[in-house]
Amino acid sequence: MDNHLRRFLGEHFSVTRRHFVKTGVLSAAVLATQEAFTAQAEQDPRLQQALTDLETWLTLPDDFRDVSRGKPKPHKLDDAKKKEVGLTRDSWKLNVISDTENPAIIKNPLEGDNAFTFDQLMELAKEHAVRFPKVMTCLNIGCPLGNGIWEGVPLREVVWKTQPTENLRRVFYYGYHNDEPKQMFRSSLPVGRILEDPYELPPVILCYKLNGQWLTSERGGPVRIVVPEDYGFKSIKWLTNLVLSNLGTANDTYIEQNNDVYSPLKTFCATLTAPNAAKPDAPIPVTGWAQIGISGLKKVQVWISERDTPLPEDDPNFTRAPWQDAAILPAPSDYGGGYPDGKIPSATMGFDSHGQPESWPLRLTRAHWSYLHPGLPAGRYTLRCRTIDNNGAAQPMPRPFRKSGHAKIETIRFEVV
Ligand SMILES: Nc1nc2c(c(=O)[nH]1)N[C@H]1C(S)=C(S)[C@@H](COP(=O)(O)O)O[C@H]1N2
Ligand SMILES: [Mo]
Repeated sequence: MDNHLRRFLGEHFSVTRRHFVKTGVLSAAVLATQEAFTAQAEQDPRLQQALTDLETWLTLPDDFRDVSRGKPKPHKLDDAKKKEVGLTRDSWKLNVISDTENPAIIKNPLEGDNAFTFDQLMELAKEHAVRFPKVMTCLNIGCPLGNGIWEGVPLREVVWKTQPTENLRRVFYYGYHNDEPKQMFRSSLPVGRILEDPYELPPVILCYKLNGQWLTSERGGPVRIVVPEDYGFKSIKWLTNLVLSNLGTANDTYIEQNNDVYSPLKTFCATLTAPNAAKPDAPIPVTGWAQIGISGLKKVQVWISERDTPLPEDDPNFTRAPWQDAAILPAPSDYGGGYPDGKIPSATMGFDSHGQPESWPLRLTRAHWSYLHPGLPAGRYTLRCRTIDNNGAAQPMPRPFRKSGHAKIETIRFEVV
């Protein structure tokens, strides 16, 4: 075993395990699969290699996948133009006004000379800044765009500055869109979600840092909204306008094209290392990631079936198949993401004062998993993986519809020859 992996599996693993056992935050199920994982990794050099090569838990800001819209994309504007339109920290201004069509009653709209500035945001940050990990995922793409630690000021602090008194039910918001109404990409939230954080969720924030670095223009800087529990379309980039409204329903741009905009992150998984060909009776290493949605992650499972044997027609989600548990990887010693030594900074939600996670795997982030199949005779096979959430729902349940976020069971075909 190489040094990196020995460190990863050995020292740190036992440290985190001791910590978890002591504090009682690691479930027996996760512990058992982690034991299995160590045993597997020690057995198989190819699995060891795959684990050594895995992406880090946090994604470098520049390595996030970008699905920005706009002609031109706002982050491609030159520096002078960015300054002119308020897309730099020293020129940024946020207007917070009442909706002319469905007015909310506010005493102090923030606009014109009274618009909210980056300096004022930093002033609020001194007292109110929070940071939390979150996986950014597009509702319409199967794969997370990246996992990061997002830092910002709770949006409610700015809403309260307008002194609202009545008729405030919804807040909608949008960013710089080349001054072309057709290019506007708008999202919205019920005001209650902004004012209060239910179910132990982090707050909705005005985000200005990712992994401890100023939010880049490509990631939506200088300031974007980040909604912890939702898909990417709620996290508006290049934020310029907040509108306080008495509207009673969602008016997100994304509600067009059949998207379900009332759908928090789902739990689901996919492979990173999967077989395309294997030798008879040789171990088959598999690794992958799992997105941990609103209902958490209890298990990742793998099932390999013979391709020429027909599957029962009355079980489309393969609930009766002989699924085997994979190992969910323990918290790493190096979280990556560009932090010095890969350490989690103090006062990050979900982590304790030593930078250790308070539970594992963490909800609304991405975890990794591994599996080692002992070997198969020659033949044609299909590998599938699925998650089981903390309510016991197996993928693609409990919300199987495509337009509320991807959760389809991944299917990989391979041959043993
Ligand atoms: N202003 C603006 N914000 C936006 C979008 C956009 O087109 N314009 N796209 C949204 C969508 S659909 C997604 S999935 C996320 C992607 O975030 P990322 O580019 O930082 O990965 O940004 C969201 N915020
Ligand atoms: Mo998206």
